[in-house]
Amino acid sequence: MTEFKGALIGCGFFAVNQMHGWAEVDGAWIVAICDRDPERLKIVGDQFGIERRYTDAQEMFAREKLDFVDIATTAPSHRPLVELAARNKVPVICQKPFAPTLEDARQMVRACKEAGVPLMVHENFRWQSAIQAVKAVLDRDEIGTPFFGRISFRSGYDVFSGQPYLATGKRFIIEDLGIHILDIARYLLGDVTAITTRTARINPKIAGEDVATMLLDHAGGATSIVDCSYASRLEVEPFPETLVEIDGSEGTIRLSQGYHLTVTSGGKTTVTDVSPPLYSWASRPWHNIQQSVVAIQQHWVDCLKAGCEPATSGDDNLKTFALVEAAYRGAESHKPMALADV
Ligand code: NAD
Ligand code: 89V
Repeated sequence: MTEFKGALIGCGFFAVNQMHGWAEVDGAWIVAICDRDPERLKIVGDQFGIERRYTDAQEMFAREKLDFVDIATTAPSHRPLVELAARNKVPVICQKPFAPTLEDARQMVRACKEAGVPLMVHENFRWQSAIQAVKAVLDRDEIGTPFFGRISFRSGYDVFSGQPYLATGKRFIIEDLGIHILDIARYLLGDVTAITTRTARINPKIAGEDVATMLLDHAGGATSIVDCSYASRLEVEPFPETLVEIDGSEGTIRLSQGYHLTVTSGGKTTVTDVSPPLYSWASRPWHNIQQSVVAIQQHWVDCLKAGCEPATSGDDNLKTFALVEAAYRGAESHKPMALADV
């Protein structure tokens, strides 16, 4: 069986999930890791038994023979690292948010195309078991043509303790979390032609917005609401569940808290438990995200093997990224934004 040899760059908070994910998937293994912080390099290298360790990505590319590289650093380093991978002709996965700006993102996609290397953005939320279950209902045409959707992520979870940098940027919830929820909206209801956005900052201790409400016009005719909040104190904390409501011409889908999927179609209602599996290394409530990491990384390996384009390719992610940019511009101007103008 083919075994692709990969390297991981960025051994921080989230990379640990990606390393567990690589141990879980068939057909790939991590032979080297890189972090400019020697302490993180040691922690992750020791935890996963990786001997080949680098503090400099350029040196790693020079010394290792790699079939792919997985970039798990934060956005400011993504462009130089993706372009470095492209120059070395190594297929590349890059974490979200793909880049600091839409222009950077476009240049990164171009660099990979010109070098002829596959590129996937690690946009994992659509790979969650519950979201895949909703998509399967739509694909089986159980509710007819969707005309309304609500994709919702409302929480009071303290994300800042694990990811302190999230409290410091001028942009927060749309760029970091909304990007996933907008991607799910595109995945379920198709591409978007226009977006209207309102934002608010409720937590005075952070720099960016922590509430966003977005109204989307989908090219296929559906309208959806994408709403995100890290300022919602609920009786039972739902982090990190995305809730979904879709109404179609022949029925409805409701994905509610606790991973309950309710489908009403043809006069019948079925309720299914679509909870993610709990891997031995996973921990609640993150197991939902952790399962999606395994799924997207397996998808990458399957695509490398088959020579096909990953679902969240660079080109695909540019459309989600453009939605983020349009949302911020629309929130600032208080005007609806056509995606064609972004
Ligand atoms: P982090 O700051 O904890 O880790 C980043 C690591 O990258 C650090 O150890 C840093 O030293 C290293 N690094 C930075 N630039 C480097 C370079 N040029 N060369 C080598 N090493 C470098 O960040 P994190 O919280 O792990 O987030 C990483 C990325 O993962 C972010 O883009 C974040 O948005 C994303 N993320 C995704 C999810 C998800 O579910 N998809 C969840 C959390 C974080
Ligand atoms: O997915 C992310 O990037 C994370 C979290 C789910 C906590 O928002 O920042």
